[in-house]
Amino acid sequence: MAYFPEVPKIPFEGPKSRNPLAFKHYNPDEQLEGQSMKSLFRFAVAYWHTFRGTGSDPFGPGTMSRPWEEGDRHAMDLKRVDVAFEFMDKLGAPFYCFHDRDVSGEGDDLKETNALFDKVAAKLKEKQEETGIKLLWGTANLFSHPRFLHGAATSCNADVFAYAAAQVKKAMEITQQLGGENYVFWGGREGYQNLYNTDMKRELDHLAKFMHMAVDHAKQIGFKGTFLFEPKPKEPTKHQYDFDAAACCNFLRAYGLWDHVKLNIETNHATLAGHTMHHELAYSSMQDKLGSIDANTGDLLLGWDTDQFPTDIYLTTQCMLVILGQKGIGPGGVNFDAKVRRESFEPIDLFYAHIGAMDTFARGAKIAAAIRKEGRLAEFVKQRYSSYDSGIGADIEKGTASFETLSKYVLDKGQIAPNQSGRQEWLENLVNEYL
Ligand code: XUL
Ligand code: CO
Repeated sequence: MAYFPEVPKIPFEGPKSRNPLAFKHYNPDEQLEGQSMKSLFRFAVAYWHTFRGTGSDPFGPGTMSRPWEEGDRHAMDLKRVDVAFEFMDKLGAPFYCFHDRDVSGEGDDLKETNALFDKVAAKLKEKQEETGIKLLWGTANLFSHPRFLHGAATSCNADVFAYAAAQVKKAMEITQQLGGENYVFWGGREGYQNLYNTDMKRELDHLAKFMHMAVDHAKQIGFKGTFLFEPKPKEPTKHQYDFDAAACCNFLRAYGLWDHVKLNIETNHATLAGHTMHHELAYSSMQDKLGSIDANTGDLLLGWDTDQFPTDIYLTTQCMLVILGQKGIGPGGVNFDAKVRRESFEPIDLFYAHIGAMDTFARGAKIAAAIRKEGRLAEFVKQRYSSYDSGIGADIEKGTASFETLSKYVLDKGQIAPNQSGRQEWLENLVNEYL
C-alpha cells in the first residue's frame, strides 16, 4: 500500500531543473570540504510535525488532509510508521527524530503506555532495517499531558518529577534499542509564569538532579549517544530556564554537567531569545557545545514560534559557515523541526517543504564553502585582531600584562594606535558576491 502514490523517489536534477519534486542543490554524494553532503548535513525529519501535525492553531482546529489517519488510535500508531518510512525513503532523508508520545500514544497508566511504546518501537526498528533510515535522536514529551501543567523536572509536585523520570528512562532505553545517536532535552514547561509562586533555586536544583539521573542511567544501560539540551527562552511559559545557549552553558557548568551535555540549537528559539541563529551557533560552537541543530525559521512579523521551513539562503549560509568551521555536526544533524502552514494542507506539501529546505541548506553550504575557500572573510577578521598577535596585545592575551604595565605602556607611548574601519557594509557586499 502506497500512501504517496503520486510521488517517486526524489531525484537530484541540478539547478536548471524546474521539477518541483526534484533536488536542485542537495546531491547526497557531492563532496563539500572533503565530506559528502549526506554525511555533512545528516538531515532528519521531525516525526511530530510531519506525521502528527494537524494544522491547529490557537484560533481553530486542524486542517491537514491525511487520508491514512483513521480508526483505532493505537492501531493508527503502527500504521503511521509505514506512512513515515515511505515518506522519508522517497525523500531520501537519512534520519528521523521523535518524542515518545508522537510515535505512540498514552495508555491508561505508565505500564500500558510503555507496552504500547514497545510495540511501535519494534515496528520502527523493522522499518529502519528495511530502509537504512536511522534515528538521529529521541526525546520524551514532558509537556502535553495535563500532569505536566507545572512542568516536569521543575514541577512543584514530586510525583510528577518521578513520573517524568520514569518516562525519560523508557524513552532513553527505546532510543538506545533503535540505535539513536543522541538524546534531546527540551524543557517544554521547565520555567515559570510568575515568580510569586515559584522557588526558582529549588526548581533549577531539581532540573540539574534530573539531568544527572539521566547521565547516570545512560552509564548504567551503556547508552553512548550524546545528550543535547535545546535552548528556548519562552513559550509555553513566560520564562524557560533553558533560555539561550549562554544560559544553558552556565547551567551545565554550575551543576557539573559540562562534560555530559551539548546543545541542540533551533533558529526560531534563537530569534525568540532576541538573538540570531548565527549568534547562537557561533556562541555554542566556540564553547565546543554545538551538537545538533533544529532547522526552521520564524516569521519576521509574528512574535511566536511559527516553526516554518527554512528557505532563506543567508540564514543557511550563516549556519553552514559555523558548521563547516567546526568540521561538521555529527553525531548530531540538521533536523527539520518545522511544520507546513495550516493552509498547505495536502500531503504533497510535506514533500515540497522538505525538498526546499534541504536545497536551501545545500545552497547555503556551497556558498559558505566558497567563502571559506577564498578566505577573504576569515582574513579580514584575522587582520582586525592582529594588534593582539605581538607586543602589548600578545602580553594581554598571554596574561603577562597588568593595569600597572598597561598604564606605563600608554603613558610612555603618548598617542595610541588609531582605530580602523569595521567595514561592515563591504563585508556584507562580499558575502553577496558568492550568492
Ligand atoms: C519546541 C521544540 C521541540 C523540541 C523537542 O519548540 O522545538 O519540538 O525540538 O522537544
Ligand atoms: Co526543536
